[in-house]
Amino acid sequence: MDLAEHRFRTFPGFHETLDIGAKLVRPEQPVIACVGDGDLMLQLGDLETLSRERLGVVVVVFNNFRLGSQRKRVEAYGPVMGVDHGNPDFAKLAELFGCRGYRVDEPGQFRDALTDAVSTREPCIIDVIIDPDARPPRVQVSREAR
Ligand SMILES: Cc1ncc(C[n+]2csc(CCOP(=O)(O)OP(=O)(O)O)c2C)c(N)n1
Ligand SMILES: [Mg+2]
Repeated sequence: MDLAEHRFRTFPGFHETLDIGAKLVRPEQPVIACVGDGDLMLQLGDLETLSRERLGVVVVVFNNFRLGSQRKRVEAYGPVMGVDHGNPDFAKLAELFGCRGYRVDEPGQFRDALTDAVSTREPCIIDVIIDPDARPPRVQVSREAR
């Protein structure tokens, strides 16, 4: 699959709406949502929709236990507050909602988790624990893919 042609970017609190729509329109295509932990926390209720409708969306959570991008701004202007937070175990939380849950602590575990999650065609959350200080690589997105 050519991700460059099929991906779209959005902002916190909106991805589930788009994922659900994408899966409803193209039920045979894998839908993989890559989100931050803060983003997921804004829309946990949508996991109930994924579960109830049995929509096989795979949600990959890049979990750094912080609002990382906002923290960078806060660090530049003064005392750091309100940007670090505890999270529940998202894999267990997924199961409480009736979804499948995976936890990835090591990079080597990710491929198997993603392969398994996509193959189940069930709603899945993959909780990927990442280095809190890691910065995402800069990605060029063409105007057509935006
Ligand atoms: C509805 C909404 N609330 C707040 C923001 C401001 N905002 C932009 S990025 C961000 C942090 C997102 O944190 P996370 O999803 O954990 O991603 P990280 O930066 O840690 O990778 C916030 C709060 C926003 N853009 N939209
Ligand atoms: Mg985060």
